[in-house]
Amino acid sequence: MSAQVEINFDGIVGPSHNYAGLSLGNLAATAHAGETSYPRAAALQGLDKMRGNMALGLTQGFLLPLPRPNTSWLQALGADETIDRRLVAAAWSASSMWTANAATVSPAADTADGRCHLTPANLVTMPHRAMEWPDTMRQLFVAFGDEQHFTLHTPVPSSFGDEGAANHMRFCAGHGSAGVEVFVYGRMGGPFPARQHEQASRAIARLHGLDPQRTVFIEQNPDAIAAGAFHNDVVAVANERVLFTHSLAFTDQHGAYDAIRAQFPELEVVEVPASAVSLEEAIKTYLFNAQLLSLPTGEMALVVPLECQESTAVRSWLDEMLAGNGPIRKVIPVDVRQSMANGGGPACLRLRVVADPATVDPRFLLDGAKADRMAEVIGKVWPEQIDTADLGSDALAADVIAARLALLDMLDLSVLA
Ligand code: SUG
Repeated sequence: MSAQVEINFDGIVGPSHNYAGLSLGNLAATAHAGETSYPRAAALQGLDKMRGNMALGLTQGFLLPLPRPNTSWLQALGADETIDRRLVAAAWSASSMWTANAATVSPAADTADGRCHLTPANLVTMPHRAMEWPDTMRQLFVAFGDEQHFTLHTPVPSSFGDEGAANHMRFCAGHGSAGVEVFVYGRMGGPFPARQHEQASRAIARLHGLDPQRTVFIEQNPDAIAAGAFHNDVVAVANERVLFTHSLAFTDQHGAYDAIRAQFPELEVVEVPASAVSLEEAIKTYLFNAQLLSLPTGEMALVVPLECQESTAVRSWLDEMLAGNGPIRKVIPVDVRQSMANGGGPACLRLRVVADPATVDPRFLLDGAKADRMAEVIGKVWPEQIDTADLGSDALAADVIAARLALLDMLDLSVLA
């Protein structure tokens, strides 16, 4: 019998991490455009988050930064470092750190052929992200290359935007049992792009061989997108039987609960009303971009960004929740400020895969000793800081490339160089 567990694959923050303000509709990213970034501190913050989750007794994996700067992308556009600052910044973006956008994952228990299916996200809406998938796919092939247990698809055609697991939720009695998969899509027409297209979600559900009786499609509230929820995981998160959501996450909030309940009657909704925490405050603090985790004790914990502690409204709502008798029994604040300033909270930084860890390439699994070795390499070779004016510099490019290669080498993953 295989032991199907949830494994969180966190993205290691890449050595070119910077604030270029590339994502329209992502309010944190545009607000911090042009600021100095701290890639070394950023990667160590991410590593600390992973260590914290391992200390809770959870299985942890990671995905590597992609090769940057992407000079072949610039060349294909006939551009070089002197042309257009936004193109240069795009080629340098470390955005693959947000692995919730790497792929959509359907665990083996949900699929017709009993394999875990993964579809890399095409990320077509944002140019700096649309270039991620070929390298992401290469990496997923190595990590999940065991064809007896995993099926890796190509991204859905670029006609329909897909942003991966950030717009996907799964309800189940336990991670290893059959689940109900929920796809959340947006509709165009607001001030900001709706990045997840309904047709992309429907295609993935079909290609993964999901049972239509156990699949739900829900529209994201356009007001949430307009308020800065560029992915559904900025306003809602699910784990096992629990949906933790803002009251304005979906176009038809109660219709959404009913649709999920029709297929998953055990659903337990923990709703935060707008009267307690406004959409704006939820998006500023990333209360819902939390990791909702099942602990080995059977309790659920919510790993939230430190920013939640700094908001009176959010803090008092969380205190009240803990004082009550709800399913979420613990709140764990973590410092991922470097990622947060680009609009990525604890949940953006991880891709959830339900699988037997023995079927995953062990080079992508983390333990304490490996985390120490990674911290040592990152502490030595990751750039300490990057000003956006530095992007395009040959010297920095050489440092960024060498830093990534040093980490790959240490992890015995130079095959991905
Ligand atoms: O796609 N930020 C990312 C943040 C992704 C967060 N992921 C989830 N919600 N799952 C994005 O907007 C900013 C890069 C810059 O502006 O330099 C950026 O790409």
